Amino acid sequence: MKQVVKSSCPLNCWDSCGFEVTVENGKVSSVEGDKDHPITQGKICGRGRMLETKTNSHERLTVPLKKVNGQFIEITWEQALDEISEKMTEIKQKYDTTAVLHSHDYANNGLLKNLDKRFFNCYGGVTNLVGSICWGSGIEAQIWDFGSSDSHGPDDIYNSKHIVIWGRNVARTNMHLFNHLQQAKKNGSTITVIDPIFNATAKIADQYISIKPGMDGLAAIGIMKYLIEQNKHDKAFIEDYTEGYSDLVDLLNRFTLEEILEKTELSLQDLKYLASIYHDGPTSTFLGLGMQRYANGGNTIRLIDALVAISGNIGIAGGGANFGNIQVGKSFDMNALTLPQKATSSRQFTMMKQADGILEAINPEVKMIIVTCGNPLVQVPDSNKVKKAFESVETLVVIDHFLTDTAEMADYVLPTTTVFEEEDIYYASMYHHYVNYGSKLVEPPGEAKSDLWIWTELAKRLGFGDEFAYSIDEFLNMAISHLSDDDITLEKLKKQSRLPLPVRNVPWNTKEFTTPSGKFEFTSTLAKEKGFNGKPEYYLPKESSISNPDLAEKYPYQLLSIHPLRSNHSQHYPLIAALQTVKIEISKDIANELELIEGDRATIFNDRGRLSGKIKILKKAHPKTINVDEGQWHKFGGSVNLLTPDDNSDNGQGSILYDCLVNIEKS
Ligand SMILES: Nc1nc2c(c(=O)[nH]1)N[C@H]1C(S)=C(S)[C@@H](COP(=O)(O)OP(=O)(O)OC[C@H]3O[C@@H](n4cnc5c(=O)[nH]c(N)nc54)[C@H](O)[C@@H]3O)O[C@H]1N2
Ligand SMILES: Nc1nc2c(c(=O)[nH]1)N[C@H]1C(S)=C(S)[C@@H](COP(=O)(O)OP(=O)(O)OC[C@H]3O[C@@H](n4cnc5c(=O)[nH]c(N)nc54)[C@H](O)[C@@H]3O)O[C@H]1N2
Ligand code: SF4
Ligand SMILES: [Mo]
Repeated sequence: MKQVVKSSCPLNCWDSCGFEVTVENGKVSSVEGDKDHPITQGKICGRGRMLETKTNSHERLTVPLKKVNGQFIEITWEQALDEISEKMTEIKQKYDTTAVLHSHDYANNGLLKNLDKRFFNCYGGVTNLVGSICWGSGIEAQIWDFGSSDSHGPDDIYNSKHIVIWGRNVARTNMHLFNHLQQAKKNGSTITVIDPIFNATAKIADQYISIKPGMDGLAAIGIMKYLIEQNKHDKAFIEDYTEGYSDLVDLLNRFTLEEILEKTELSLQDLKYLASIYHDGPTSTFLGLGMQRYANGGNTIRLIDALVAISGNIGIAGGGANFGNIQVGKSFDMNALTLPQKATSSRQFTMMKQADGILEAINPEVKMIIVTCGNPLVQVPDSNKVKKAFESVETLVVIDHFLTDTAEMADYVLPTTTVFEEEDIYYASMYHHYVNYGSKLVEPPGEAKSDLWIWTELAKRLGFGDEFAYSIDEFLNMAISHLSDDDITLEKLKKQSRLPLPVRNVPWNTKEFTTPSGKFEFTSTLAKEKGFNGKPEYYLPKESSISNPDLAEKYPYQLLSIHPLRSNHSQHYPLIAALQTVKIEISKDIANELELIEGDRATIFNDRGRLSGKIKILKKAHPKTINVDEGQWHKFGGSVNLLTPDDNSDNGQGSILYDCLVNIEKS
């Protein structure tokens, strides 16, 4: 029997697509786009389509595994759950519940994936990871400036005269925005791309501006200086709706245009062009996540926000400083799902510094790590340190679909279900505001079980089974029942598959901001409350020829590690043989300088690690730029995170992955 059913993409991505899944004889046979989805309109990418391959893969984990004398043996669920819960009880009695670390990222956008937090809170509260390797510094920056990080609705782009894509790899990572860019261009809007790499988005741009990595904040300072000198700033907006403008002017006065041009490696013509399009609005800015993965990342986003503000592009149709869209996730009642009040103990490490946290923890030491929706050995910076830290702990439990590099290190590996084998509601707080439903379509292979089943079984053994004695409908309703006033109910969602959440299409259109002052804050009260200076400042990246010339002499090249085209982080590498080699992309000047040609083997290295791979020459990239796509498995040649630094960004919430100097040698 053949059946086509609506479902949804669970992957951590801007687009949160609607699927139509074909199920034949109890198996998923294809995944296509749902033409009825209001935003994604039938178009999906290969990563989504390959969820069929992932679900049917023979490499899937199907039985719980335990490591005995360095070898995995198959065990029953009974044994796995009994032994893990016994260890957790012992840890609670002997040390404290915070001797357990919950290591995770956001590999699945399902609402019920948040029940892991409910489990750990009911256990008593564990060591949690805070901040985000992904977008932490930018979100925090926009919370300081606006009170939240909210984006304009996808269609609002048609109100923009000019569109600036600032450090976002739209063609690769955000395909439905790319479709809108193409249409907006046809309608007459101009597109400007600012990026050290001439990427596929730059190909459709009217203007491509190549910038030295990590220097975007200083570029924003230059544009603001020029706008103000030309008397082209929005004085009424500044006067009525902002706080701390004189501090911003003080900052701008500390730099000369010459100095800015020299350090950013922009031309005066570029700077004047950018000033002219910001003045000639409405101009929308789409900020990417790449450019905030630097030691000055929060600062960079704050300075671009300030530019968007003083040029009069905030709170107007066709404007906006679009970064995240966290108003989407805020629509749900997460506390009802996660029960934070149940935790009586707590300890926090930042996501970036989880390895140091583990290695340095005392009172209590970390005795057990449970990994869900994450592959830290590959995705977290400084892999060598991560390995050392995860190996140092008595018990490592990994819940996953595949025997990943992280799972290989584990003492217990628990096989879990994929999107089509479980029911959930999916959303992304990144781009559009539609929430998508996905039902259980097929049975999982072997003994694979949903994350929720695993938490429920462990909870029963740990004495708080009552907190998990709910049906899936009941859990989903905990998070969404309050939305019934907005005509969103579970019944309706199940019937229609997609519903719009009640969010603003043009954020800040009333010019009321959710900062403590109610204004756009150039000088941030929240930052001050957290012990920062709060004023607009300029910081340099950590590893660059300007901030650290000695290091740059030893390691002269800037290593970026952007997101791969065909994989969502590490998830598709085991499914695509062609991806299973390391590709080192270098700018032309490096190729000329070192006489490297395409296909050569080379090694990149710094004090943190080494990585070998095959050379590819980038058609057009900023001088001294190297890129290795993130996500590669260690067993297929090594993750680029062998080289990346694990520091927290300037505002404490983000990573500095791209703030990374290396050298390269032919091997
Ligand atoms: N194909 C694919 N799509 C994805 C993902 C994936 O893994 N694969 N992951 C999803 C997730 S979780 C995320 S967070 C998003 C990320 O989406 P994006 O922000 O689009 O992607 P990134 O790869 O993080 O980096 C984007 C761009 O930043 C540029 N960049 C790097 N440094 C600088 C700089 O200093 N200045 C400027 N101006 N630009 C700079 C890079 O050259 C790159 O073009 O993508 C989502 N979509
Ligand atoms: N160098 C470098 N490193 C980076 C980045 C970069 O740009 N450069 N990007 C960073 C960013 S933006 C992000 S978001 C992170 C992503 O980091 P991660 O979220 O750790 O990466 P993924 O590979 O998407 O997923 C990790 C694992 O989760 C598993 N998984 C998927 N669905 C489920 C599920 O439902 N349940 C369970 N239990 N497991 C599941 C997958 O099989 C996979 O093995 O990586 C960060 N790391
Ligand atoms: S990975 Fe992103 S673009 Fe691809 S199908 Fe999923 S949500 Fe859509
Ligand atoms: Mo991300």
